[in-house]
Amino acid sequence: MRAIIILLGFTGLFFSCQSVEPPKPVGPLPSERHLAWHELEYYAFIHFNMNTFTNMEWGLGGESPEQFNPTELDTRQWARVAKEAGMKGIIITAKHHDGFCLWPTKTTEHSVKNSPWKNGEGDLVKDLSEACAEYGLKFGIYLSPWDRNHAAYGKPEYVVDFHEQLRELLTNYGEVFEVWFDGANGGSGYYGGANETRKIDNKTYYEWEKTTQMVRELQPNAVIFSDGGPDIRWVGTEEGFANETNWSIMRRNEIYPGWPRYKELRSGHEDGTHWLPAEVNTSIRPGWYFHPGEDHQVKTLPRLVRTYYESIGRNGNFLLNLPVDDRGLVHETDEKQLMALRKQIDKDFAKELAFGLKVTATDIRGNSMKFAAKNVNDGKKETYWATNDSVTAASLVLEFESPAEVNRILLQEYIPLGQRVKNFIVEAEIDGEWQEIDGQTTIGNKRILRFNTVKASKVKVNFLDAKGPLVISNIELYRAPNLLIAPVVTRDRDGRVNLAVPDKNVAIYYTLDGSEPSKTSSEFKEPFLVNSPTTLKAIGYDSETQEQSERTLKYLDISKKDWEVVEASTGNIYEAIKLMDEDPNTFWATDEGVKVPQEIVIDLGKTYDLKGFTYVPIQERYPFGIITNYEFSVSKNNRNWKTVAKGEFGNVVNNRIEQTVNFDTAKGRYIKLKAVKVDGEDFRASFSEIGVISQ
Ligand code: FUL
Repeated sequence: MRAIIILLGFTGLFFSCQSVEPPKPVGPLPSERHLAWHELEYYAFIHFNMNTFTNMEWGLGGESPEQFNPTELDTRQWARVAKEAGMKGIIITAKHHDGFCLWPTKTTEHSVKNSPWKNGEGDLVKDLSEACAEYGLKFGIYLSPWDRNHAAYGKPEYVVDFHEQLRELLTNYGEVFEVWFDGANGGSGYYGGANETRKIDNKTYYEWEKTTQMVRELQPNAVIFSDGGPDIRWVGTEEGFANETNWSIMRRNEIYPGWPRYKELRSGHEDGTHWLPAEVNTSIRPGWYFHPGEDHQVKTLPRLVRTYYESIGRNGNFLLNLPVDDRGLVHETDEKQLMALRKQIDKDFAKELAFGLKVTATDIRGNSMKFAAKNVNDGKKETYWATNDSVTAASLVLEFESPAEVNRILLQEYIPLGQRVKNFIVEAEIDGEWQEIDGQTTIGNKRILRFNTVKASKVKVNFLDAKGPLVISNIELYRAPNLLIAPVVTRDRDGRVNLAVPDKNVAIYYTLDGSEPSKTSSEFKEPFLVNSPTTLKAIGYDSETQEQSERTLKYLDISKKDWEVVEASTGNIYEAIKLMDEDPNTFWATDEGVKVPQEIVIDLGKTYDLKGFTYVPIQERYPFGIITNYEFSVSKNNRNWKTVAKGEFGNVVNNRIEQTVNFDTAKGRYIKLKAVKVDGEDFRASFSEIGVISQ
């Protein structure tokens, strides 16, 4: 009898599963190709083309194919690096705005076939597509519609060639997962020698419908990227973030390449008409292309980690650009940073804590097992918790067996039924009391929130508003370790030293006597003064893991508080404080259009034994006035001068790091730096920072 009752019970359950309908879709939905694309999350952009050899970002189009000449080009190295970094694919600039094609296209002579690389026999697109296949990576292409080389640009003939180029790329190189159309168009160009400005209508000129149709026909699984789709959208910034509110839907018909309201792309449209999710593209360096002068400006680990959380963690995909260098390799520094990011993300998500926890919800659709709360932490993407049709606000509680530390929550909606959540709060039960941890708006495919570590017995997600019944497929919890990096030292003009690490749970210990710092050294609590020559060493220390960061070493000389610029050959002397404000991001420059070598004189306030000087060149994106050849003199009275050093700052234009020059000790109160030669055409000299070495 008992067996029969149990059997009946099960049958009842079975029937209820069958009879409760899933929620109806809400709003525009993703296609199959969208869903596959969402899974990719993180992949590489590679900007490598003519600009790599001309040190440009936007080539004019009149370059010679002869200039394209990598010496160590190795697309397998690119693929290996991308794979080891945890990326899922590579998108290559097959043709950028200057029109040079990385494959031997039949449409133009402006391609690798007329370059010295592999004696014109090479096909970079082929090499890379094969390397991607070998490393199990997806392969994508960037094809610039704007072509500053093509003589017929602006006329219908060019569009025929543009479509033909696309056809070649989509036909000859295997499966393509993404086609990237750039909306940029600055008008001017070489255009077969015409050297003029040409205007086109971005909405109509390229025949987008025909273009889309060709992609659908030749590569049905590929998504098409542009400012406004049709499949995926630009995120409206190249800084590397999506807004916290980020809908995967937009009123697509309003958008076109070069759309002036591009800032809306950062959030999407709550009342969107099409599924148009955001791809967050940014470069690991300031430029998209390789410039040796940016070797010291590769993004820091904290910056990369932030970008990860503000793209993938905000319902976007992360397209990180690697400017392959003029050897044809991903630069060592870039590779190192990519691996550091991978290691940190692996650590952050090393152990999932929500899986299998007891979970309850205030509402369950039709009280059906099929839509039960436990579907959010069963590790299966295709199961989800859903509420009844009228219920757009409900909460869900995950209960730990014993209190556990958490500082990340990952949430996912079941997007095949549309993006719904508009407003939610995360709470933690700490020592029997509920505390709000964060309040946010959208979720979408994936949302990750970072918060200070709490020891919680329960975690509640309180959904306050949605566009329909809730459909949540996944919730994960993590306890990420602290971000442990070497402290960053800054010092102001008065000599006040600050030490900083990105994670406030990491302590900083330092020494000022040259000894190695450890957790028994002085702990940094607040800025302190250093006025005389000192070697500062510092570490970050994580007491939870008892690990310490790499060590920072910084030599600090006399402070600049009494310094005064007393003479400048030209330029606004009242602004000259910028060359001795200890801020490398500010600069001072002499006047434009002057012909004689420029110089400045600084009064140090008192007499010192001087042994050297330092010069930090201007750090601007488009620098000017970098001193390449100098003369440095010292004086006790600003009348009788002794030249103590003369020479060249080697490679300063390409690598704009601090330059240090030592000389035989000379006593002096006044110093003079003469710009004997500066880079470029005019004699204007620029200075980000000047310093002295007195010990
Ligand atoms: C922009 C282009 O103009 C840049 O050169 C770069 O290719 C970037 C990814 O897109 O619109």
